[in-house]
Amino acid sequence: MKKAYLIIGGNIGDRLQYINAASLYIQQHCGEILQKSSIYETAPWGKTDQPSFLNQVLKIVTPLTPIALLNSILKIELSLGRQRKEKYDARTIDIDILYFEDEQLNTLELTIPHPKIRDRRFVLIPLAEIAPNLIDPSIGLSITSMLDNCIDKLEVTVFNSENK
Ligand code: PH2
Ligand code: MG
Ligand code: MG
Repeated sequence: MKKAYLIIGGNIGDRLQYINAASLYIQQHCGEILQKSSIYETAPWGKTDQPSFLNQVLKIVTPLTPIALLNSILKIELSLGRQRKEKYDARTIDIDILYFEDEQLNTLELTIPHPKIRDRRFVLIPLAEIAPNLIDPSIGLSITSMLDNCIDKLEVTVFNSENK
């Protein structure tokens, strides 16, 4: 069994319902959820002329390999109406693998750790809530220090901390 951190989020339709459905499917198909961050409302990063997102970070324990986990995630995204047109487009749900144990993987399909963690407050803030001392194996810095050094200042506020 391996531990992994995922971020889930979306900005179309009933955002909270998609977040909760994604959590349920992850629990059913990917592995047990050990910890959840609060749900955050986050300003759109990368392509700013779109609705704000809800995002949440999950810590899971999984029997799957990274690629099998990715394939399971892609199926969940499809079943929750995810469509892929352009990069950074609005979406019902996106599920990304942030970390998978201490593994570093760089293939066409999948890069682990997720390469943009340090550039994104919408990832670092929920991650710092549940794993402040986790060390990123690719750069050797903790989540807290990446957050301290992060130049992204887009808004990230707690949306619903009861929903854990
Ligand atoms: N995901 C992106 C691009 N921009 N911005 C926010 N706030 N939340 C996201 O989940 C997000 C984003 C690419 O996957
Ligand atoms: Mg993403
Ligand atoms: Mg994705």
